[in-house]
Amino acid sequence: MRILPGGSSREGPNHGIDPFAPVTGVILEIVKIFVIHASRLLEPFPVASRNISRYPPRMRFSCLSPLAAAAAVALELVLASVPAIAGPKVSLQLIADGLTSPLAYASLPDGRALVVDQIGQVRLIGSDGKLSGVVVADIKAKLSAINHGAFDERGLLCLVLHPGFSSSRRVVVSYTAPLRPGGPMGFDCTLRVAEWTLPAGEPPALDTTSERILLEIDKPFANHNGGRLAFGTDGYLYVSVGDGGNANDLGRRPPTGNGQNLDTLLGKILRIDVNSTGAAAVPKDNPFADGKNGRPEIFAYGIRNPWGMSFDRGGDHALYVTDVGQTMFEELNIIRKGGNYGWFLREGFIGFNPHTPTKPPADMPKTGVLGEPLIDPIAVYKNANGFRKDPDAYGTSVTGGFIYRGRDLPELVGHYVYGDWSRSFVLPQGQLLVARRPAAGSSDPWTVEPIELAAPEKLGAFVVAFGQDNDGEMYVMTNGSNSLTPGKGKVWKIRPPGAL
Ligand SMILES: [Ca+2]
Repeated sequence: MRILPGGSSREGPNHGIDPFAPVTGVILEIVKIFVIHASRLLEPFPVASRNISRYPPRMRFSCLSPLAAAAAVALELVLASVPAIAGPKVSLQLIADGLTSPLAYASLPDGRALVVDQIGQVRLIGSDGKLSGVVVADIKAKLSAINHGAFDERGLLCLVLHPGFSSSRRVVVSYTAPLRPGGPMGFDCTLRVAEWTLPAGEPPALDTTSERILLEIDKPFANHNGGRLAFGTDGYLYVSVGDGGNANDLGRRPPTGNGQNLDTLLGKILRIDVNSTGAAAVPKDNPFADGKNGRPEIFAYGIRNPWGMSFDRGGDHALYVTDVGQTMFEELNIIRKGGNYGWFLREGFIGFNPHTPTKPPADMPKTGVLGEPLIDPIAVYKNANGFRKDPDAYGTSVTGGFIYRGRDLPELVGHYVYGDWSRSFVLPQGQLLVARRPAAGSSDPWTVEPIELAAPEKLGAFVVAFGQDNDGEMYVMTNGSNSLTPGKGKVWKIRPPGAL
């Protein structure tokens, strides 16, 4: 849901299910390594994928001598002669169906959960773990126009509970509203971040009529909304905002693009204080809090379409943001205060030229508008639009998840569980993924690999969002179609392979 029509890839099966016996698997691995290395030698820039663990991103294979390349292939063959370890496997337990496009899951303190449906409804998952008939909110009348029955990225996008929800009963939501009065001529809509309350009482019903508007951002185009929300351990609200839409960060914006323009909130990660009244306040230690060099709400920038933003609930509580790529690479980033994450000067680990999006510039930009260094993602995988025949191109649009901190899936604890929307724009070829954290003290990079399914055998859906409950267990939300079509949306709990 975060790519433009026309950027579609119609070929290639969903990658991730390996039906072969271990011996056959080893032979296939050897063949694949030959193919990968042959293609790398021909590429003008470094590739990055799950194999990147052995090759740092700055290494340029085109610069390797044929002898060194042959030695690298030989080393791979030795490594490959060890039987391949199968990727992690999970089962998916169907929790809810009958939705359209579920985009957010918020666990209530009593164990029930709210599920956001993009078409403008908040639904309830009951204490029995099943979707109830209760409609907790219906804000269709507040939304911008959305294309029912067709592809659309607009609508009700996210909902999170305020950290003090148990007493304040406050929630924060994001949605696309009609372009506000005075919005720039020709713009599409206004991204709104607002606060509602959930008064005590049964059945639960959000009070959406007395909403408090925290922040509004005018959007030049209908896509790249971001709109993901997360509260940090600092009590502040973080908001992810896309670059405004269209493609290549061009059109209806300054020639600098929005990601690298500090005078706009588009293409940014924002941090705001919602613990006051009225519009949100700016934390005093925001990097541009004085407004001299940029908008005070900006926490980090150089972002394209951050469809995924979450804090690690354990460990160092780092902020993880996935950034949907243009054509070549899908990113996972750890966001730091004041960081410039490169868009549109870079895509993944490579340089980017918005006027020649599939041809990286000869000299990769290394600094941003203030002379600051550009920060690399921690992991990427190839986009199937840019690498059409590559089995390591897991999809076309990254869907962010969470660092897994539950109990059900010990193999995934401490790693980032997420997915890709679909390998094809038309066919439902979503994929679950894990980005593995390197061992403590190691300088190895993170690695990306598919998560295989024990049940159902095949996902057969577009992966639109992830959720996490009070126990740290995770949920994946899917849409059986690339359109907003009633009945195609489902919520699944991610369970151990033998659980079903
Ligand atoms: Ca980036």
